[in-house]
Amino acid sequence: MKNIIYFLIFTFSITSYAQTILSVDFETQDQNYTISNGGIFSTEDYITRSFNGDPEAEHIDFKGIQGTYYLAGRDIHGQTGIDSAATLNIVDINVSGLDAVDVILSVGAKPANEYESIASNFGSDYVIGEYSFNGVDWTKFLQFTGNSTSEESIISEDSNLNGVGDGVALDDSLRQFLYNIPTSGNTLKLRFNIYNSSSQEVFAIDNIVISGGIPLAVPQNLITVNVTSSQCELSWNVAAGATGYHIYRSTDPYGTFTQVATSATNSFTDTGVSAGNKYFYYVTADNSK
Ligand SMILES: [Ca+2]
Ligand SMILES: [Ca+2]
Ligand SMILES: [Ca+2]
Repeated sequence: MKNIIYFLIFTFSITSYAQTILSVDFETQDQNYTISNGGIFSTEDYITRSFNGDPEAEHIDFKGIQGTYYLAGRDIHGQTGIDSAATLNIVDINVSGLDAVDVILSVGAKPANEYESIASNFGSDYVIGEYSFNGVDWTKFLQFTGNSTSEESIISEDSNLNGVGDGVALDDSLRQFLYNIPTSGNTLKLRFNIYNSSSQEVFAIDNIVISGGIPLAVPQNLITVNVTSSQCELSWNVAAGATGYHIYRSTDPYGTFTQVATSATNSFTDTGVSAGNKYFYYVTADNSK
C-alpha cells in the first residue's frame, strides 16, 4: 500500500476579534455621556434623557427602545443658551490596539414631513455624528436630515453627507445604524450635534455601542502529527483571540480549497483522505461567538 504524502501550506487570518468597548444606553443618568447646551426649557422644548410617558418632556411613545430611557429632543432651537446645536458627547474612549471601531446606534424621529434638510433654504434639522482622535480635528461620519430641499420633508439618513437625506427615513420605531471608523490614535472622542426647529419635531437616540476589532493572530506552525493510510492528524499553534478554526484542503495547491472541517481546538484529524494521494491544507482562525 502506498503511503499518503502530505504537503502543508500556511495562510493568514484576515478576521478581527470584535469586542464591545463602551455603550451608552441612557439607563443611568450621565453614564458615559454628557450633553452640552441641553436641558428642559418647557415640556415642549428640551433635549434630555427621557422615557415614554415622561411628563417633563412630552413626546410620542417611541418603539424599539433599549431598556426604558433614551435621549429625546424637541424644538431645541432658540432656547436660552441654545442658539446652536445641542451636543451629546462621548469622550475618552480607549481604542488602543484596535484596527477599526464600529459605532452602532438606534435613531427615531416623528412626525414625518416636518423636517427641513440642511441643504434647504428654510433652516435645518439634523443629527450629525463626528469623531476625533485628538479632540481638534473632527470628522463627520453620520448625518440625518430632511430628505428634500422643500420646506417640509422626512428626516432620513444622509448617507453621502451632502445635506439631503437619501437613505432610510426615520419614524417612531428606532432603527439601528452601523458606522465604521478607521482608528488613528489611542483615544477616540464622539459627538452628536443635534438641532431641530419646530415644536412638532421630536427625535430619539438610544443604545450607542462602540466596539473594536483586534487583529487575530495567525494560526502558525501547521504540522502533521500522526499520518496513516486513512487519516491525517493536523496540529497548529493557538492563535490569540480565536474562538475556532477552519480547515481547508485541496489535492491541487493551485486549485480550489474546500473547507473540510471547523475545530474549536488547535488540532484536527482528517479521515476523508486515502492512500496514494497528495493533500494540501491551510487553516484560518475565526472569532465568531
Ligand atoms: Ca436605553
Ligand atoms: Ca444625501
Ligand atoms: Ca424644523
